[in-house]
Amino acid sequence: MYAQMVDTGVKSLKHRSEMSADEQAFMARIDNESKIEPQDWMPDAYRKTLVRQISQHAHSEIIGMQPEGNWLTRAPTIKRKLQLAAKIQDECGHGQYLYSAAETLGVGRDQLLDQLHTGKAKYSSIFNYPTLNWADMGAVGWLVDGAAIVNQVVLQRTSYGPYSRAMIRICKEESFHQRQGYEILLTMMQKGTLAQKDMVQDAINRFWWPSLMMFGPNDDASTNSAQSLAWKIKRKSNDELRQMFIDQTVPQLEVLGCTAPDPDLQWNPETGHYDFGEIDWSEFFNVIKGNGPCNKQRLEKKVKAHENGTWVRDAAQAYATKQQAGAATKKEAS
Ligand code: BYC
Repeated sequence: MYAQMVDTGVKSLKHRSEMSADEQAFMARIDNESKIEPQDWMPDAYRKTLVRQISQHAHSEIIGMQPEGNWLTRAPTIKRKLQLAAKIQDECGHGQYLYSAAETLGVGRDQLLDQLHTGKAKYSSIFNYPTLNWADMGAVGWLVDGAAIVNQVVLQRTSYGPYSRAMIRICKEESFHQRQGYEILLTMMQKGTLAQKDMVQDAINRFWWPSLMMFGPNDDASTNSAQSLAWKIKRKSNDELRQMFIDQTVPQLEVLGCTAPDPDLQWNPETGHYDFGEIDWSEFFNVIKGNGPCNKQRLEKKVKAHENGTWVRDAAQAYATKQQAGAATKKEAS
């Protein structure tokens, strides 16, 4: 019935009767579940919202390599090291698909990276927490990738074609990541020493609440949701997805023999869902403002890596220029 909002100049959902003919035709396609493709007409605010969300998503995948990269040289066995290296490479690949999807909307990768490096663009709050012990690699895979899957499975049905298609492969890979994380924790709980079991519980205690925050603020505080749901960019609300994640994760927590750091977490037979305690939203907003435990370190490392890669970009550019010149000479000669 309605569309338009986002901090893109449009402050409230527009009624169909207020829409231009182009907007009405666009909404009819959304209603019919037909995908919007790069060459199609789309409202400016729809394009802007997608660039914001897809680029934030890409930045999260790229920054998200750091907390795990921290453990590559300290993985306990060669197999664990190989699995972790493969997972981190997958995350890098996800970042690349997502930047490519954002580029189809007419924005350059340099521009997006500049927004990240200057602190203008956000990335997921979760990656501003430190990874302190080996069990954190299990907790990141199980809880962080687990939360990401819940969010991303529904994004496979997002209305923008290139974003939706990128999600299909990403979800398959995230599913492997979630299982490798859970398997790390299960091994530590079933075969580990008391100290290793304590590490698992400690990792869960630290990652539980930040993982729940990954879904964003409660629906009543989610500034973008109403519009993004109307445009079918988002298919479920932040609170719906958070609840789905909790409902599927608590039984897995019980199999591990661990607990969540939430005294209010309990099964509610009337609703058929788990009830859970209040999230500390002041912590969440503090982290997304740039004041989390690792924000500064994450960004500095990213900027330094980008600067160190200048020669690679220069070499690729010089090669491309040479190829183009060669192709032009051949064309002239023929
Ligand atoms: N962190 O109106 P709302 C991964 C911001 S990485 C930071 O509800 P929206 C992985 C939000 O941007 C997975 N900021 O926003 C990689 C907005 O601010 P702006 C990453 C957050 O967009 C390596 C404001 O709060 N996944 O899988 O409708 C290793 C109000 O929020 C967060 C994605 O990015 C947050 N957690 O909904 C392991 C999924 N939450 O932009 C794993 C794609 C909210 O207006 N993104 N904000 O200034 C989405 O689905 C949506 O963007 C969100 C937020 C559900 C995250």
